[in-house]
Amino acid sequence: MRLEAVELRVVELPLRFPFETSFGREETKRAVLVCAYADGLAGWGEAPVMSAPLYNEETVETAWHVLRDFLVPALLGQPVEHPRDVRHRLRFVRRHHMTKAGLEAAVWDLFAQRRGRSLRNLLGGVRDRVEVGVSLGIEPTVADLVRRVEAFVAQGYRRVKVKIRPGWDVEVVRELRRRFPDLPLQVDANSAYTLDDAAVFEAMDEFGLLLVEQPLAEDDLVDHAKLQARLRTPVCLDESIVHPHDARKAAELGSCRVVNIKPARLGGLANAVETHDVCASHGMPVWCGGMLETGIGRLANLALASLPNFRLPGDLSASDRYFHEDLIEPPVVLERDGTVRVPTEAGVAPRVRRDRVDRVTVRRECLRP
Ligand code: OSB
Ligand code: MG
Repeated sequence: MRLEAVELRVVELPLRFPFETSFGREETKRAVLVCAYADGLAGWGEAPVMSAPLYNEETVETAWHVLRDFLVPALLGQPVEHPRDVRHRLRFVRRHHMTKAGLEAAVWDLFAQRRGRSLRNLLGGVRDRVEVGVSLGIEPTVADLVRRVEAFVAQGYRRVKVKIRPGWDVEVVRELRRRFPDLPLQVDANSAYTLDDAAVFEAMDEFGLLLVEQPLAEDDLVDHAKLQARLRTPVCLDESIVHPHDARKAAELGSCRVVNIKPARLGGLANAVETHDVCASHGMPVWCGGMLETGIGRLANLALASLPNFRLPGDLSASDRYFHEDLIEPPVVLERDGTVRVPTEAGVAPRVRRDRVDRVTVRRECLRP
């Protein structure tokens, strides 16, 4: 197929409640959406970049610039045989993984529609439903966090992840454990610590956490290996794994025992599948993380999470955990058993509500060959 036009949009949706991590606080969800046109079809993708370069180096502005001036021109008007080829065609631009993932996802969506096949089917998924959890930010007080956890557990979420940072860690987790002794619980530090803080993680070892996510610097597989050697709790890497070969290195070094797979962080679904396979070959379980995606990115993540080595619940909550109104219909909903259904439609587009996308669009540009 040949991409005839690509439309870029910046969207802004209010979050139902602010999301605070060790690197910052978000009250509004911004993202860049990519809509690619070919053969009378429209394919949608989301680049879940943030407003500020705090999680990685990308922002809404860099994604716009790199898509408009480099990535989209490299594909427009050219034949694209398979969405798996897109990553090779975009490799001339270094990094900008979340940006590339948005464009690649739009091509996957076109391809799924043309073939009349679901993304699950195209990616090699094997499940109808996936177990999901909820990721909760830092709250003003521990009592506020406890109330949030109670509310999500009551809704049926099976595991809870809480953000930690220096000063909001051991005592917070101790209190959560006291209140919820059997709850599958994990923490995410978003790189807020160094190896000098190992005692913090040793103290948390007694709480039976499922894992501790990205405790140390993103570029430090060596210190993560030293930390993992001192803990019973599995270390899970997020920010550190930006390419399938990072997963191999982390496995060989013993830097982690679990990997969080986010297609966006890895530059798209093809790299995400490859990372899944690398981890499987090392006997290392993975789970699907998130970047507060709208339904457009979330449906693709759900398809990915149906692959066999996704063995822990994902950060793939229902639409109403994030937004009053999602961009897709029907929205993502939580089933009574704490799972979410894997989409069976041919691609994402059949569920996209263009009228809602239009309402939240704050910037738009259509690119042609
Ligand atoms: O580190 O996993 C993270 C959101 C934005 C940036 C980084 C992270 C997160 C989350 C949210 O934890 C996961 C979700 O989409 O629910
Ligand atoms: Mg994380």
